[in-house]
Amino acid sequence: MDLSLEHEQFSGDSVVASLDALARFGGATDGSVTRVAWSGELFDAYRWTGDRMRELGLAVEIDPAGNLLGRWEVGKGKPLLVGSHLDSVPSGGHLDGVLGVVAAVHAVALLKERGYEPPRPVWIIAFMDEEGARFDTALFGSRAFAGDDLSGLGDRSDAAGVTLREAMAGAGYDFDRVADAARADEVGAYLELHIEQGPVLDHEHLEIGVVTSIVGLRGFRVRMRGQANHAGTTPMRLRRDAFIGAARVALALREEACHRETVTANIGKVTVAPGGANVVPGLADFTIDARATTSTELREIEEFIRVTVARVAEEERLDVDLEPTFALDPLQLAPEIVDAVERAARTQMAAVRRMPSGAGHDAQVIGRHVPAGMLFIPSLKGISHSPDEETLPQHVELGVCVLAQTITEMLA
Ligand code: HGY
Ligand code: MN
Ligand code: MN
Repeated sequence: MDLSLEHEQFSGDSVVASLDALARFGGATDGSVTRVAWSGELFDAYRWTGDRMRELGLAVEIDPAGNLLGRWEVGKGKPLLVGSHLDSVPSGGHLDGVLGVVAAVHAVALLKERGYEPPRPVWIIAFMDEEGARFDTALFGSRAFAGDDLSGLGDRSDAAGVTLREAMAGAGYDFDRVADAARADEVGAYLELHIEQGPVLDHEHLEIGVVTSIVGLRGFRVRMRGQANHAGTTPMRLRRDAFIGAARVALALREEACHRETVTANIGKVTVAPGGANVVPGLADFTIDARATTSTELREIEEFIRVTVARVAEEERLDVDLEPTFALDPLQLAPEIVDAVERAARTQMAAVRRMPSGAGHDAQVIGRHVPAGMLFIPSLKGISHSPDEETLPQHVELGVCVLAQTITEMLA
């Protein structure tokens, strides 16, 4: 089906209205959205999205890992899965993840309005806890859907001391049933639209990014223990200041990553205890996020982290625990879907380029099991994970048209 005139006929107003409606769930007056995993705000967003799916005649369910699924059961064979996530980082924007789910709903609505009959089923999915912001459990829903063993994660706790198992029980889910969500074998392919979250498309005045690969990630939690002591009476050279350990690790990571073109690394969360202005910190509890586009560089930065954390701890006379929390290798997206997305973008007369993704996505989990593809629309000034995250309405509109066109290309 050629939707090539669609871009002129299709108005993105309803898509923007859907994005605005969802931004209310967990939205604050500064424009930020906080909708972390298993929260009431996230399930409010699920209810709203589930209602839109039902209006389209989809069969709606939430699986045992908390993934929201809307099934358009037509045709024969393995479904094309299209989606993203509805959870956010703390004080995040209103597009990261949400756009991919909303665009899938509106693309299906557009295809239905135009009388398109897919030869295979099309399923829409909102994966649970893509961000991992609350429990350091990034890509939880897609990993469960893919059948990864997540049984070791139940006792991870959030900042309030609530474990994942307890949070799931509070929302009516059973952590011991997460493995029942595994069903990647049932689907034929996966497609995800996302905002770029970086500056390339905006800077180059392009409209669509055809994603060719997704960065690899390593996550760690580090606990450094020294000696809490008096800030005035403890001589500088005798201190065992745990925060100094964290700070030295942060600076070493920055320096190492700056020397390598395709590596990033930073500390994202830090808790210092006991937390008095006049107390030398006895404990620093922090996270490390490190990424690289090649497996070799990822292994090297991982080794650098292990060596550096141990060296700094020894030099500062700190006890240390380094706990890996997350590991996902880089992924090349399926060449036939990369081609399909590019063809669809050109059919829609979009200014387009191929590009890698520096952000992690559910596609890199599902893409290890079935062919997966992604497309980006621009992020204004490249800002994301921030209330300032924004995209022009005409790019949202074009994104939905290219997504719908890609669905028809992939099912042709
Ligand atoms: O962290 C990431 O790259 C993604 O936004 N979850
Ligand atoms: Mn994100
Ligand atoms: Mn995202």
